Amino acid sequence: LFVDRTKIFVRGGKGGNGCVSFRREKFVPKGGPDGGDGGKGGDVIFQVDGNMQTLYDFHYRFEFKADAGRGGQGAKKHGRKGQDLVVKVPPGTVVVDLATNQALEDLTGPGQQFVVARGGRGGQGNVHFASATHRTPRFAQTGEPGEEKHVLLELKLIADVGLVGLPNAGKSTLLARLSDAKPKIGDYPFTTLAPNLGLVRLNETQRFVLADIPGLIEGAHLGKGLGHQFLNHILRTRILVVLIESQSEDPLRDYQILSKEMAEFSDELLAKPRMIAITKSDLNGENPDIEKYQKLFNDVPVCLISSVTGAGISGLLQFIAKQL
Ligand SMILES: Nc1nc2c(ncn2[C@@H]2O[C@H](COP(=O)(O)OP(=O)(O)OP(=O)(O)O)[C@@H](O)[C@H]2O)c(=O)[nH]1
Ligand SMILES: [Mg+2]
Repeated sequence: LFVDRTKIFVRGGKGGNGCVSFRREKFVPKGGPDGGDGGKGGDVIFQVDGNMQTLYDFHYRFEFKADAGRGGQGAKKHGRKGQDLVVKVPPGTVVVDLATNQALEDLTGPGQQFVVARGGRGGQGNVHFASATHRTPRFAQTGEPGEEKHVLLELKLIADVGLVGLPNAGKSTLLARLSDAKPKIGDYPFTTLAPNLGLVRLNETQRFVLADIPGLIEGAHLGKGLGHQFLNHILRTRILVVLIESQSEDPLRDYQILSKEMAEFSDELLAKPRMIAITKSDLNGENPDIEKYQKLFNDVPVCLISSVTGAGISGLLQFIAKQL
């Protein structure tokens, strides 16, 4: 499980001002006050959108302000209410008020709404302030400001696709190529010490969350290397991509080591659809032999990729898109 977080600022619309106005009619020399009330400011409302999976959109926009209410007018006319600002959030978003550190709401079901910042009340027009002793009130209330909050949105993300491989196989490099994540990459084993997560855009509407975990080695289930506790992070993915270096002396053996470690961890991992990606194909001479690999792994689909040149990456994405 990964947590995506982002801080945003929300503000309800200001209430419209009350109006100062006096009735003017022909043949009525001194009309009474008739200034109407200002409209209420719009609310900022979070609404769960079942099609959203991440808080990605909030990385580009972090201020959300609803419309102000309009001012009141003469002839006791009320000002128009400010429009509410409906902000879509993915299911599973928890809203935390940063001023108090209190969770305000847990947004789960599609369609669920939560008013996070109320608009201010509209001010009363001068029509309300006439009295027997004060018949010409030349004042009205100003509208109240809307509520303001700095809030933290927190989403517990479940990766859709997990990358598994021996140390140095090129997992983090692939994640960096496909998403805007910036994992540490190095030409030595165990560069990655904790899982990384990235959002991959397949097209305008389709996205998925990709998880890169530390490399596995033989005996990981006995605690060797970084151990296999990180497999937990891909237990709920839908697809696994097993990365094997094209430079490997024995790709089949690498694959068997990885399969065994996954099996030791959980049958669930074994049951997931998987694909093998032979990595660093650019180091493999002119014409890397995909047939050879496909024969080696018989019924598991294989692709040959290079995260450096981009070769084979679109085929890999097509496979993932189909499975998702
Ligand atoms: N030429 C070439 N080098 C690559 C490619 N992919 C990764 N590398 C290199 O291989 C090395 C290891 O890459 P990483 O992405 O850190 O490998 P990893 O699987 O994340 O390794 P660990 O986190 O240690 O398990 C780095 O030096 C990368 O630059 C590739 O497609 N072509
Ligand atoms: Mg890595």
